[in-house]
Amino acid sequence: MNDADTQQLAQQFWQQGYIYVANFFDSRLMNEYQDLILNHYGDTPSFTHNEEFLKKSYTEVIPWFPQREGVSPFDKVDQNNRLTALTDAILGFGWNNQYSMVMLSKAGTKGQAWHQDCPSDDDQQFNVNRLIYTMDINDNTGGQVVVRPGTHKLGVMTVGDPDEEFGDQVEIAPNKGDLIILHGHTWHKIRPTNVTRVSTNYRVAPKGVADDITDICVYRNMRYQFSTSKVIEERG
Ligand SMILES: O=C(O)CCC(=O)C(=O)O
Ligand SMILES: [Fe+2]
Repeated sequence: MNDADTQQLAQQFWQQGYIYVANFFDSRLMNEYQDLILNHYGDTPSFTHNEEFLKKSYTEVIPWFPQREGVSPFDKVDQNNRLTALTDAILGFGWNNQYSMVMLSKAGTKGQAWHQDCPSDDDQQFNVNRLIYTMDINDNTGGQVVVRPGTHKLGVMTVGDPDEEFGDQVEIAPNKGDLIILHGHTWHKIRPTNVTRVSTNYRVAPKGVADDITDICVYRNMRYQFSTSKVIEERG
């Protein structure tokens, strides 16, 4: 990837609210991550979210924060020069690293309903997801990523069916080693899973954005606060 490609991807990010780059990471590194991830969860991962959240958000995801536990191979993506260059091109040089988070969805679960990762009332206050895929996602596995291009420019998502299908949505089926960078205000959802699905998110934000901005997530039927496990606003 040369400088012109990087600039073009950054432009595309601001137009569409996301970019998808195939074959960004070395497959050996992805295999190392996948092994560490599956080892961590073991055979019977359990949910940490409460029933009300699961029911209303359709979101059955089990998080893990490997760098907080000192699992040092996860530092390698943070130190990847091409990823840093791309992040610089998107956000300018003033951005902060937030954390890395692995998300696991068990086979036969609902994935995630449409959401914005953080409050979307102020267009200056947002996170950016740098999503790394350590396994292939396709029609057989389920768990495809669905986005609505341009919705990062439209403020708070409309109230409606949490899982609605839209004519302008785009479905992405990332393979091992692919990268998706997603603006936190871009509407996104995850399809139901047929197999255990994992993704790893290296979250960043522009300077001046609070580190806990993603504590509150916006769904079409509610706003939810993770730290208190509470629905803080019913919508619709
Ligand atoms: O697992 C994914 O592909 C994306 C998950 C997601 O919604 C996020 O990281 O904010
Ligand atoms: Fe999200």
